[in-house]
Amino acid sequence: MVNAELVRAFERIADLLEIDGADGFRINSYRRAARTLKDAGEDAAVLAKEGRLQELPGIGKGTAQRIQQFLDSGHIDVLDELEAKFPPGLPGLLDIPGMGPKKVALVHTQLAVKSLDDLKKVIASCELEKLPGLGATSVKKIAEGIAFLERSGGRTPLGIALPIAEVFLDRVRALCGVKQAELAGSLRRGVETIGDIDIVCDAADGEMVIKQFVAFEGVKRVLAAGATKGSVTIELDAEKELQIDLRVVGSDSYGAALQYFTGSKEHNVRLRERAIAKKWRLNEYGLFDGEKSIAGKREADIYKKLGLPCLPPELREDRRELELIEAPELVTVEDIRGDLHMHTVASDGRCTIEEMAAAAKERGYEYIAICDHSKSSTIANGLSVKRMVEHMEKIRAVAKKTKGIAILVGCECDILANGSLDYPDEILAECDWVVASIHSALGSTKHSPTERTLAAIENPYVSMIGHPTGRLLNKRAPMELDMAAVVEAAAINRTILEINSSWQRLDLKDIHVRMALDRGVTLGINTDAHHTDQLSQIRFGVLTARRGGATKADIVNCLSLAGLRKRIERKRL
Ligand code: DGT
Ligand code: CA
Ligand code: CA
Ligand code: ZN
Repeated sequence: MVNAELVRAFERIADLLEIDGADGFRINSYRRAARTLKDAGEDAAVLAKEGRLQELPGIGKGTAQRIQQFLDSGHIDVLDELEAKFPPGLPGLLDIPGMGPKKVALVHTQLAVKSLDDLKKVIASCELEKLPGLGATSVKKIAEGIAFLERSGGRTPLGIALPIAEVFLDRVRALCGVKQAELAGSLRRGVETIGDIDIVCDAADGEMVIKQFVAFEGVKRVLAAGATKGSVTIELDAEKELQIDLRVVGSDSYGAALQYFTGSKEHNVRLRERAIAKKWRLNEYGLFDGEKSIAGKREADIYKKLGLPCLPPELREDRRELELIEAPELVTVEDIRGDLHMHTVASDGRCTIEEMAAAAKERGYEYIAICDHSKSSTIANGLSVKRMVEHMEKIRAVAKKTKGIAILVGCECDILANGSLDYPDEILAECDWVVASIHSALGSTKHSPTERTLAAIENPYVSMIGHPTGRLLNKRAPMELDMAAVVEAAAINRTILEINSSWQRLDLKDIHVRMALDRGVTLGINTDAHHTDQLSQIRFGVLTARRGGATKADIVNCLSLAGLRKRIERKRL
């Protein structure tokens, strides 16, 4: 898809315009177009061909023309002109905390700074602090910003951040004088990676709460400690630090602050527009009619006054959630009745069938499917047909003597480079449940990942496609998969698509979930656990499903065992 390149181009234009001092409206129109393209499930090239670009929100005539120019020539005039105006290393300076576009423009024009290295030099030589409007304090802040950027490098996966955040949230809640506290920001929205952890709390004496917060065990550096906001970092590993922000407000503003700091920024902009349309004001202290607060104590009241259902945080992304008339009842961890993708010692798992079953039963599950690797996954000790036949017998035997939970015979069958499956149909037909996944030749061009996936989807014995795009967060890019085609074929063939809950994967991701649901595809939320400890990762998959708008009716493993069996049979018929 050409979308990713267009997103980069538009974001670049916006950054450069900002440094150039262009007006905010123009800058925002590019940012909005970039966001739209990022979220769009369809290829901009296809939309352009069909003359449908302007159907996307935020894509007007001018933007559509620029997209067309890019498609035709690989260039955008506006971008070329801006690029010629500034050195390539300059826009990156905007990522430094404490460096806004005005300051970037200033160091460029006054000190000929062209890159991060140049900036470090003028800090070291004290030239920077002599510039009008800067001074020692703001230079110190910029230097700290650079240091932080170099230490933190990138966003932290949800699966790392959430458990840490919960420890700090519990500690905040336990502080004397704290009436209530909640996670906010991207973490509360369940975003797959987060910039920093945000916590909002309700207490009368902010200064006292912040004082204790910055002294918590594990705090590495204190960035700010005032009466309403404390900001600290903790050490993630030798090179990386993670920031935690705590905001303290009074009870009357707690709901408003929670709403404001949960974001997203884009969602908040839309909400504020609604308030303004009613001649009200909305900020982190409340919703105001003149000087009078009309909501603020509870988050739900803000939404209610604005004529909206109380939208779950996972949906607050300005992805048309403000058009909802009712808040959807999104799927919860409690709705999950079993886990349909896990490994054992037979392939590359670390626990036995009995151990996995006992742990799943402990979680209150009604069923699991044991899905070990197939023969071509040699690195993962995949099972030959002979070993698989023995393994199936073993699973049935364990299932028979295990009370209180059903154990299905499954496998995770490789989709080979030519699109065929690693086991013959006779073996697959013997399984209760078949996951088919691509594990090798991810970038192969002879048979595209899309072709291979479509072939697997069409096999009557394939119940579900595992981790469909193959991405690893912050590590491996997704395969080039034509998601629209995959979703269409899954719908027609009644093949389930997985939301792999492993925090390194989260695959399908939120916007793909939305695409699948829009086409009526059933999804499965599973952990792909290789150890009993990993069954709890289901929560990350559930958050991802919620971000895509999934209810329990959309999820195959929210069905009863009988319902699940029927669902599998319906495809095989
Ligand atoms: P992150 O930390 O990059 O993963 O993303 P967020 O969404 O947690 O962003 P963060 O930590 O900068 O701020 C938390 C929330 O506070 C954000 O979602 C919305 C709100 N917020 C922060 N700064 C602004 C702002 O300048 N304008 C508006 N409207 N909201 C803001
Ligand atoms: Ca944040
Ligand atoms: Ca923050
Ligand atoms: Zn697996």
